[in-house]
Amino acid sequence: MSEAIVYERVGDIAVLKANNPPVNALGLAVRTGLIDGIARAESEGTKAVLIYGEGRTYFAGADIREFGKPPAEPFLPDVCNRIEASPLLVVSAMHGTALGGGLEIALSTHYRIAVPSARMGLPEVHLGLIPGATGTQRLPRLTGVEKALEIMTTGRQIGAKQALDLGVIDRIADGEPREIGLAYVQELLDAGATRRPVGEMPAPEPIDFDAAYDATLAKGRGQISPAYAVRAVQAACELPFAQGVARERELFRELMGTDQRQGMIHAFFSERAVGKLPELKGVEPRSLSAVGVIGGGTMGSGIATACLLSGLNVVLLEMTAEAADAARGRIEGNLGGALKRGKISQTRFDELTSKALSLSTDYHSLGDVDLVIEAVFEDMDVKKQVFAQLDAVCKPGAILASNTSYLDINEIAASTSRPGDVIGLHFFSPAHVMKLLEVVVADATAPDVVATGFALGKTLGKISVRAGVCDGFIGNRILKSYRTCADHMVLDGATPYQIDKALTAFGFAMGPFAVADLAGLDIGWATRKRLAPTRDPRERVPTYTDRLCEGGNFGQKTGKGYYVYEAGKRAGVPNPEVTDLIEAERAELGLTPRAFTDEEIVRRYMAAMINEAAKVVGEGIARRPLDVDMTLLFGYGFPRYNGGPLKWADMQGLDKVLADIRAYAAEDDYFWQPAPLLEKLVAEGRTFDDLNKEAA
Ligand code: T1G
Repeated sequence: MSEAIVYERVGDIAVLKANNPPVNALGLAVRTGLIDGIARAESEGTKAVLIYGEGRTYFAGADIREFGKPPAEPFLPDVCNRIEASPLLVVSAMHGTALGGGLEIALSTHYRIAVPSARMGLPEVHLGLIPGATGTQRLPRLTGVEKALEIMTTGRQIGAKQALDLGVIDRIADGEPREIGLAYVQELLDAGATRRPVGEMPAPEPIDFDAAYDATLAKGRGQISPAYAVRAVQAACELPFAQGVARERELFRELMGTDQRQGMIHAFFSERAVGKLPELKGVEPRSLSAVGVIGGGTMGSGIATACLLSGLNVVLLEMTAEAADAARGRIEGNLGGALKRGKISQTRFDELTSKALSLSTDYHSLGDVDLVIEAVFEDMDVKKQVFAQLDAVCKPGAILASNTSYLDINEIAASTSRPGDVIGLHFFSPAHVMKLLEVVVADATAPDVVATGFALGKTLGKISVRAGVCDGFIGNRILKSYRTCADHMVLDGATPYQIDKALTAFGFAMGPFAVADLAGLDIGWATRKRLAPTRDPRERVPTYTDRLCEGGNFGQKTGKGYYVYEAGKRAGVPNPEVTDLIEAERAELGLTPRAFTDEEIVRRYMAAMINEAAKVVGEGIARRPLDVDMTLLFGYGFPRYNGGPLKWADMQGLDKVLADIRAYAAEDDYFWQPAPLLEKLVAEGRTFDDLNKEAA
């Protein structure tokens, strides 16, 4: 008997306890142990079997690390069908998160009990898959098609109460899974309960599956697995159970072979690996309970909100009482959103706004905070003044962080008496919503200060990425490159609208021009003016957007930018003035516009992104390629099912990407200078993933 499943007898009941930390994933040893355990219980003449998980959870799903390798028998659907076919009464006692194959195992048992805190679901779509162990056939037999599809196509977890209401489980009881499980089995035996194979329940009522398929495909914005789930559930309605299971397997295997499955599993493991840095092994973070925030504008208020929601006390400093009041208003507005969405109660809202948050105009109120995050105007002199004050009033060991999005943290650190305590914590707006946090490590930053930056990120529920110091760190530096590539394509013949459409079809939530309108065109305008004095004359920088800004058109906030926004409408319509400005600039430059296909637009855009990303990794600004992938996924709307730009590059073939870059360099060898790291990997026949593995 494999130790992954421990077999025990309690009277007439056989107990199969999963013991495969950390999440009782259904690896080969667990699957074998379940099959052996059921057979042994039958051979020993027991009356019932109880299955539960040791540790923090019932089975949390198939072992994702096995994906992409040759599957080993017993396959999970066969394990499920073997459990259901047992002549014994088989019962699950669930706790923690019974997900994917874990819930599928539970659905193959005859009765299900759970502790109140148990959660469950079929999140396979988040891995580019669908349930592949009979879940698409059993769940709709219990909940009906609509509810089953909602659970499968969103991949969202449901709580025990909702599961009980839906008929997914039969009972909720307080206590340890083993205890409540044994009591429930005994109760069922005493009541003469019979086996209740879900697979033998009537097929669920069908819906208009073609309409559901089309709607789900459209909602997936290029991701295909949710729509596949619709077809699998359709099989549950139209085919006998065994054939439905076979159809599910076909669809599952098709998805297993897709780039989207590779991309999403890369994202799953990378978002967990990105916070694990060898340099931080054994480094204790400093204690963190009270945070100071300097500046109560959009960013400062968002950062304060994120800290408050994560249980930290916040002292927010503004220049004047009026500004402090305005900041309080922004924070209460942010928290009001959380209240409205049911994320916090009214009592919690009151606690946060009256006790946890305090506002001040006096630097001395920061004397006891553990960490201060400055979010003032993006000007080096202003920042240095703020840091000088912080240096004077903050206690020894307090960490001084800047939220700057591009200024040199080394220079800021050097202006203080404690450079080792200075770090960059670059949040993304809105700071209490966006998950990305760039932890920008300056030359003098102490290791335990870096560790504290990551600890804060974890407390705030962020995905923290370590970044080195350069203009734009990781994300904005790469953004500047692919954004410039888009501008070049406009000058050469494409329109902003065609580019946005091509990139939303690729999977971005919004194209670069719509994003610019959302962020505000004045930000890019200020950056271009800041960089103009030192710009290389070979750089191609369009001026049509400057003309647009000179007319006071900054995008959504002024109602007009690349698009015109009617009052109250988020989506804009193309701004005809922009087309005139572009044509005028092309004429001025003597450029004859040419046609671009959507495919070329995507290839060029991605080539620019990958090339700059390879430079960022090659220079050590990002520790690993996966760090860049997580930055683009969590801060820049890169489509998760492509895994991230460097995972996508690996899947395209780095030689093809490099060939594109070299071809484009023939037109513009200044912008298209191949990244040395990319050339090296291609020459050595290696991939970005190889670098990730070497760094693990
Ligand atoms: N397989 C392998 N490793 C897993 C795993 C899994 N299913 N789930 C988690 N881990 C590892 C994770 O990489 C990390 O490792 C450690 O466990 C703790 O995870 C046939 C095909 C369960 C809610 O999608 O959602 O079943 O970094 O840091 O925050 O139909 O993990 O410590 O080395 O996330 O407490 C379906 C995925 C699979 C669940 C716990 N199941 N996991 O969260 O801890 S596909 C899932 C999660 C499937 C069948 C289909 C979460 C969690 P390390 P963690 P956590």
